Amino acid sequence: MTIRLQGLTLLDNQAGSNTKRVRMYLAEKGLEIRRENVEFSKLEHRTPEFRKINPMAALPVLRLEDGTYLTESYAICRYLEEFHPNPPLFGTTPKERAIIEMWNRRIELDVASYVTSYVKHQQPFFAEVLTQVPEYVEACRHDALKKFDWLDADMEGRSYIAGDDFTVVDITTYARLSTGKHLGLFFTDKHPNLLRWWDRIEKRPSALA
Ligand SMILES: N[C@@H](CCC(=O)N[C@@H](CS)C(=O)NCC(=O)O)C(=O)O
Repeated sequence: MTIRLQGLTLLDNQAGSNTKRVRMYLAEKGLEIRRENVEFSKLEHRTPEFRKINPMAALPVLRLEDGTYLTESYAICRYLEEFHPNPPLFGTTPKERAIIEMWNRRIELDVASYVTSYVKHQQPFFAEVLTQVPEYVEACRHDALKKFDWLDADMEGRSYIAGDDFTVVDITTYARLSTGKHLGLFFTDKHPNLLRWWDRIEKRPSALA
């Protein structure tokens, strides 16, 4: 069953991993939100008008009924979880919640960050956003692969990144790696646990969101 949420608007674009994170989350929850497309190709997200909504000039953005803008994908998912706790994607007990938080930070700060830099330091689209260092791209690939080695070994014996259940951390990881994969940074045959995990997530209907 799909629940249509009234009064909320998601400013979105089909490209990008943080936007995908929110769409995957909504699909897993069976939630629908009115969407407005903000066109990256026309740089609509870098206009002065858009920067009043999000000074970070990025998507996704969730506009709430009272006009508040939530401008971080993880915060958007967390907000929605408060009202739609089932199926739980942020854990239910204090211990589960802490473990999920721990894994989400590990993935974002220690694994996905290399994938992000790998992308941002090579794509002309980001030249305006940061100082691109072309030599850094290969260093990021090297470091990301080392992180995959570690994560693969850690994943031995469990099905999902944060434990035995699918959580928001799987969404975080899948969404970011989708972008990496598209640009040639992905798991190798040295990462059988991660490749199996990828197949598991890819089969979920939300992976297409
Ligand atoms: N930490 C933010 C990052 C948002 C972000 O970087 N969004 C990308 C799309 S996935 C974006 O809008 N990039 C446009 C740009 O950098 O110009 C979040 O998780 O929402």
